Amino acid sequence: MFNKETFKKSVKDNVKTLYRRTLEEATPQQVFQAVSYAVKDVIIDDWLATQKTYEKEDPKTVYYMSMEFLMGRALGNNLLNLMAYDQVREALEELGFDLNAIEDQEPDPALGNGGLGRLAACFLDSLATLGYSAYGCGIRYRYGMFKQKIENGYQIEVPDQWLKDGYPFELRRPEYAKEVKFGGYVRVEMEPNGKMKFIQENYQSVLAIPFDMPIVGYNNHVVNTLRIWDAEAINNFQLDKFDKGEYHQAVEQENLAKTIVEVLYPNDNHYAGKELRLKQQYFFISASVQAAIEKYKKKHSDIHKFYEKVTFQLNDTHPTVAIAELMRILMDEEGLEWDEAWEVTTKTCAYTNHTIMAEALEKWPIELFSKLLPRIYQIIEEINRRFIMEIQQKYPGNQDKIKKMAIIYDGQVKMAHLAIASGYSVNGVAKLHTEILKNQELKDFYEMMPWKFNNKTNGITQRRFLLHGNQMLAAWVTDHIGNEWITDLPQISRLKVYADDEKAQQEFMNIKYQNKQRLAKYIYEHNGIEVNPRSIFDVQVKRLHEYKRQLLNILHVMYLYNQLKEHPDMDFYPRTFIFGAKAAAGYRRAKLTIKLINAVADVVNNDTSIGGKIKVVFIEDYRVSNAEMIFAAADVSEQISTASKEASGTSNMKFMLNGAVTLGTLDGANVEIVEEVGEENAFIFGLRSDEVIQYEKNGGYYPMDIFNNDQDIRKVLMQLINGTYANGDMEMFRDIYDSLLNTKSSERADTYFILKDFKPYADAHRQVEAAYRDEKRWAKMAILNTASCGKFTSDRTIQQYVDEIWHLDKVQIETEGL
Ligand code: GL4
Repeated sequence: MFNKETFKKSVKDNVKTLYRRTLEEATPQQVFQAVSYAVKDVIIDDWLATQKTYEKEDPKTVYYMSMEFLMGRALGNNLLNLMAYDQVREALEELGFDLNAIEDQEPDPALGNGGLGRLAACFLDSLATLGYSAYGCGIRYRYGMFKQKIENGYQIEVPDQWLKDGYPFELRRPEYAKEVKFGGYVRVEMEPNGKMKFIQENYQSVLAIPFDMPIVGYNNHVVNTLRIWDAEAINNFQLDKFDKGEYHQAVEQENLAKTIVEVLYPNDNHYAGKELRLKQQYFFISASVQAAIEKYKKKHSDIHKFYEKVTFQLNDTHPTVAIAELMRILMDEEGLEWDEAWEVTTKTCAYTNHTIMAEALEKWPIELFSKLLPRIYQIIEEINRRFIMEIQQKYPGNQDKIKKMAIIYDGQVKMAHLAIASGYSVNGVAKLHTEILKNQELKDFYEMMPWKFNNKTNGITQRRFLLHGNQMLAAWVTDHIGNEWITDLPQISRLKVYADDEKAQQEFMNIKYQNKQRLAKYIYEHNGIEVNPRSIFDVQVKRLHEYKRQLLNILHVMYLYNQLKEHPDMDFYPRTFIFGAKAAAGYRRAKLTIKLINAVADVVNNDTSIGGKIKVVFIEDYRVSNAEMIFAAADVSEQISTASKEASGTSNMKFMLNGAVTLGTLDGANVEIVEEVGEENAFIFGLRSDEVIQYEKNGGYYPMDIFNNDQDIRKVLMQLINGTYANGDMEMFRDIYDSLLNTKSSERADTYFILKDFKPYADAHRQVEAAYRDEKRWAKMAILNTASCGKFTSDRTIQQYVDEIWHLDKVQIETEGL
């Protein structure tokens, strides 16, 4: 149980033992560390109790395998979930500290790129809160997602040294270290009983050391574990290796250990095909699968029933080697026959697809794959051989089916095909996305094994994105409907009765205003730009990607600016366009788009003739911690991806929860958001997914027609190549211009239908403006958005995974006697 006085003493003691300082002498970072260790102390009791309960009750456990966990800061969230936030704030006040300032000392653990990694983090929060036994399994990257600096309008990547001061919430567990082997060759031996034995030889190996982070459930004493693996060399320079002339190998193993967990690949929705990436994948998967089997065997003697107690959820194809690794261990180490191992594996592994973007699909060259993972490759070959036989049986003589569905084809190992052929469940992440998978991208697989396919619409945790991120609104909601929404978000619909209530409207919009002031202050401090909190805060924050169409947004700003310049007296409601986005380090066009946004910002923000009616802000280093503040302050949520491209989106849900109104295409989960909130409470525009897909089948469309016939669009595009936003440099943005109209390269012109959707988008913006001018209408829409987001809690998503895929047992933690 939490006790304020004990806590204060613990903080003081920690500063002393950690830094040999008194609290008065400690730096803010040291205070943060001391406070966090004190909080960890409180967590540890529940952590122990949870593990004890699991041992006793032996519930089925999900291992959520993911290359990414975008956790965000832990301190504040842990305190809220422990129900100790207010007491700790008071305790710290009594010691002379401000909890918010201490929270700001925590580095954002950013072991993920964007939506996919943040989804994994929300899922862990929900699993603990719902009381399910779960491990997150991932990699302890020494450098997470890079920090973004903007210099002269350009993105600069700075290494994210999140571990430099030590991370107080992690626990090193060397006693659970595992060896992971790479390369070499497979020797086959015949055993006396006639069985073949496969032995990997002449390999290099590393030691995987787990670091555990507590995942605190909300007010239920459950503490699950995020286990991320670090790598160490297995034999630090042994002298005898020198003597035997194996110096080289010893150094190589040392290097392998160093490089393998060095850095997160900063690509979202993009496959780069790097060998080191495959090493990372096998590294954490082999360690995690070994650990899962070891844990199972402690309590159970029959490995044939592994799947009754364990399930692996593969977060996209990145962890798909788990399938072959499980087969390998079951056969080569546990002595199972192929068919027995296959039965266990196919009942254990399930796969989530997170994208249909062709460029994101993982296809490893056989060469690379078989050299790095010789035994794993053999096993995949055999899975492929048997799978092709199955296809032939079902579709005799149909070569086309084999070509489209084989796991190994054209010199490549196709990870999605492996995951589908070997998993017991394949799910998409929003209704529309799952339908597209079934009817287009994975049609052949769906026809062959329809029972595997299912939808699990994504969700987000209201505990981080409302309770923590928007404490004023959270308190207001609780005042009106009680606090059940914290663990039962659909309850929030009880706010609907306040949608027309003038007092409630005023309070709601007043909270929004205060959150806008908070963001305005942040923007002023970080960007030096003054923004008007009375203006419409129109926000697009997400990874920078062409399909997400930040370009459409900024081109529209250019258009609005032109309008305002041409008609200085036009009726114009002040607007602040806020962007936040990291571009993959090697994604040139995305980086140029950032430059364009900043270039437009420079011109527009400094043009006194428009009287500050348009402001453009690019928030540097968009990440979980500033996201929480940004969502709270948004009026308009820009969700404008080319229809069919965004599998789900999750920022759309975070905005909605915070009372922002969606301006978007019918893509991903936007479709379901509109279903929940009603068309009249969102602004929907543009091509539908089936129209986009139809155009794509026909080879695209002719943006030049639009360019030639629409003077407004023409003017905006010309400004890309006449130096308007580049101090006269006509070349700076030519690549963007070319991408829209292109005539030059083999690339289709305007792949993402920006010009096609431009005018409908501008119309939608006009409707937004009109709606915002009507204060009551807007307040009603905003309240209804918050009130209608019940479906989008990750608690609902996780409960569906549990009911329809994993079948876990719910657990209650006994804290008696602790
Ligand atoms: C993503 C999708 O792009 C995004 O729409 C989705 O919300 C997210 C979680 O399911 O997964 N897929 C990849 S790859 N990165 C993502 O963020």
